[in-house]
Amino acid sequence: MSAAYKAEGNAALSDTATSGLPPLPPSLSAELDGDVAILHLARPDKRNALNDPTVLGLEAFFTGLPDQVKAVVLVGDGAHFSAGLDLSELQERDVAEGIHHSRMWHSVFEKIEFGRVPVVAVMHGAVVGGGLELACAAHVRIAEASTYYGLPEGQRGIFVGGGGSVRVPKLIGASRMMDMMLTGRVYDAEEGHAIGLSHYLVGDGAGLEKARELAKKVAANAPMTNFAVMHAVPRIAEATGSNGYLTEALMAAIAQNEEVAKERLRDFLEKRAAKVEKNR
Ligand code: 1HE
Repeated sequence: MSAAYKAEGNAALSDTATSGLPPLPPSLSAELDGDVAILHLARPDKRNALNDPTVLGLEAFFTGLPDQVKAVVLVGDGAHFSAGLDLSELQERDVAEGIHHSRMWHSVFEKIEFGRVPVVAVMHGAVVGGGLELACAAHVRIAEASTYYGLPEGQRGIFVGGGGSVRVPKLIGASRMMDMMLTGRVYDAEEGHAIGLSHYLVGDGAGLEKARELAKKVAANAPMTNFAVMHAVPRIAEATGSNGYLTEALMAAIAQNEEVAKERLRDFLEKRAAKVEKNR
């Protein structure tokens, strides 16, 4: 990462020290709810547009989480999740600067996707451009009814740069992504849910509560299982079958060897553990 990005990102950090969470720029805020950290995109006057300090603040947050945090909820303040890249920063970058800027986003979003703890994103209002790219780096996505998805890069004369061309097709297919970018097609919350952009669809204002509920469940899993889900599942999905089977076998053996796994299996066999039940 370039020193210039670092310097800008460290400007005017907020005081999250009392919670043990990393210091953040003013465009982000965070609080702890037990073992779940709630991270807010906190720049509603600019529709949570992602400028460099914000993106670098995301990196500081996800690389500096204290051990007690077992899951993160990511939510946007105001009427929109995020309007994507801060277009006011998109000055006349030359080719090399453009490449480094995009690679900086890649590096930060990789720290979310392949970080230490799973992330539950709450989406509402505009989830567009880099905002959709950010949401796609989370592991579980909840959409409130107001959510709409767009990739307006085509209209702006630019291209995705935050990993969207890798992550979005994995959710909805390259064909749908091409349509979104070429025609400016916008999916509403229900359409987005039907094609796989969200895992859960809830009413307006209900997203954060649902996210807390899901994040608590995630946080209660054995840490090695969460690690395997985050780090092994997407890589196995990209591997050849033969490599995938071997990686899966190794991961399964490592997870089952953990003391917490042995305890949980004993709990089930001795009738102390919850059964798998149908949703009521
Ligand atoms: C912004 C941005 C932004 C708003 N960069 N400042 N993203 C886009 O192309 C989406 C552009 N934004 C919009 O289409 C609309 O702002 C929204 C639909 C998200 C919200 O509309 P609205 O009516 O609620 O807000 P607004 O009046 O348009 O914007 C409020 C303020 O936020 C205004 O600033 P102000 O100083 O005049 O008050 C806007 O200029 C500002 N604002 N969005 C900068 N994006 C790694 S590559 C990723 C590539 C991309 O993400 S491309 C997609 C960019």
